[in-house]
Amino acid sequence: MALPQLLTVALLAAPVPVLSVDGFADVIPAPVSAVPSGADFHLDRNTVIQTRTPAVGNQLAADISAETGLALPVTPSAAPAGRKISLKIAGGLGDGYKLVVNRNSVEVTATTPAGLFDGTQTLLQLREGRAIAGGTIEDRPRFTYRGSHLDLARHFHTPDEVKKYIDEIRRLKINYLHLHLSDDQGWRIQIDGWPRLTEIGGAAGTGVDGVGGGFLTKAEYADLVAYAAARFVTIVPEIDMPGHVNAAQVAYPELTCDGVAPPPRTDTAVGYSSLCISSETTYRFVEDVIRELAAITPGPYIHIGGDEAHATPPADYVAFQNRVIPLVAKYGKTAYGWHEIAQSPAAYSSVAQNWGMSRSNPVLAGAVANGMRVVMSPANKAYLDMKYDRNTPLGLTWAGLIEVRTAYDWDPGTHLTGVPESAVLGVEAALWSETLRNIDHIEYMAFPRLAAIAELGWSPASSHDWEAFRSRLAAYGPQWTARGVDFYPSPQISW
Ligand code: IFG
Repeated sequence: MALPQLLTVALLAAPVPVLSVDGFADVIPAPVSAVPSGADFHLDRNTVIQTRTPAVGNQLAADISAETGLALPVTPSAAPAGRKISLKIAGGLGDGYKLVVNRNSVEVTATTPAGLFDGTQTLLQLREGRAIAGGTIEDRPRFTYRGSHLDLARHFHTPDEVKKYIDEIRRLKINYLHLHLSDDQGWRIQIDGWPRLTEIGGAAGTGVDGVGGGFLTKAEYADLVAYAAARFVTIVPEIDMPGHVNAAQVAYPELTCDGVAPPPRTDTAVGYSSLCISSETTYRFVEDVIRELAAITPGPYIHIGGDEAHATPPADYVAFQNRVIPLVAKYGKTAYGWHEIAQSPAAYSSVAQNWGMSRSNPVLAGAVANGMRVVMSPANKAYLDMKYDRNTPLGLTWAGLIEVRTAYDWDPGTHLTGVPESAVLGVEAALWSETLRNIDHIEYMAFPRLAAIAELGWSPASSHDWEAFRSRLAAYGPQWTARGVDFYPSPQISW
């Protein structure tokens, strides 16, 4: 056999490199089960995405095109014998999915489109170049609510910045994005019935230190809601009240009890403002805002804030919540509020966002005993505006320093005494923007700690293991680099 033929035979027979078996197990959040096979699938220009769920197929095709340059067709019909990625809906998988990758095909099966989308996020993490690591993954979320939060009030983040953030959080199977849209400094969402809220409260200069003004028009909000929904992320809008309302009262003095507009505030103090609890104007305002927000929010939740109402007498606070929480239900939504709303019996049918640093909250436990459910956001674990360490240039320190391991080493299912796992909807990482001015600041503070919170929200408690997580995180770092994400290279991780 002539040399060239011999060489050809040798090249054709050369074993195609098998992705590291570890690579198969590097998925974040950790799947319920992952069994590598070594039979990797190789994407090529003949690969077809076959699905009757185009919302998922088209997003996967867009991601594969962006990451490999391959433009894979998406078709509902049975693809030719060629190599295909099939995305199928079938019963019995709950909120989860099953992923099988072998040499000739990739198959993702789920019972819901969101589950199918989650399976494709895992698929994308198994890709190295044009190879997808071979094996079988069976997976499902521990909690249904895996949230992240952005504070557009202290510093307005533009729609493009929010979209870039959504691009990253959905890869970690985060499925809710809570937007903090009003506070003492500024008002960030157009409300037709009260135009001065944004004309004045959303003007330039209405952010902390006079930086970061701006607001979302209803059209921009609707566009963000649609962008998020295409990535199976649900937007949760927050209007904080009865405290944190100085911007609204600057715009509408009739929202104060004395009718005198307070001065605009660009400092970072909290707890000094309160709606006028005894005035009917207050409840007309609140109902108008809730009605307009509910009409443009497809998601189930309207967040009504409720934190740090230090300028509202306790009895007035309870009276306010007893009148306002039912308004959320009137417009077809479920009320969601910081854990202080648990003081009000009307809150028992709503969701409390626990931001306390204690392991017990008797008032909340009492409300949970009456049916209230909880999202865990303990400030000393999940507030990603806290510095990593003393040298972190951005962020605050009041809840303590939070390095990656601090964000990872806790359990939302057992965090609060008297709050059983069955009452816990999930977790949410908060990212307040007193010190964050742009998407780079957001990414630097959110990543890698959000990956830890995402794993606590998705993965089984039994798979909680810091050494395994930090190893998977090190393997994930290059994905953030490839996508231009300005993450913090924590010294706790061997990047
Ligand atoms: N607490 C305030 C936020 C923000 C935060 C900064 C809550 C619920 C401190 N309320 O967290 O408005 O100022 O870390």
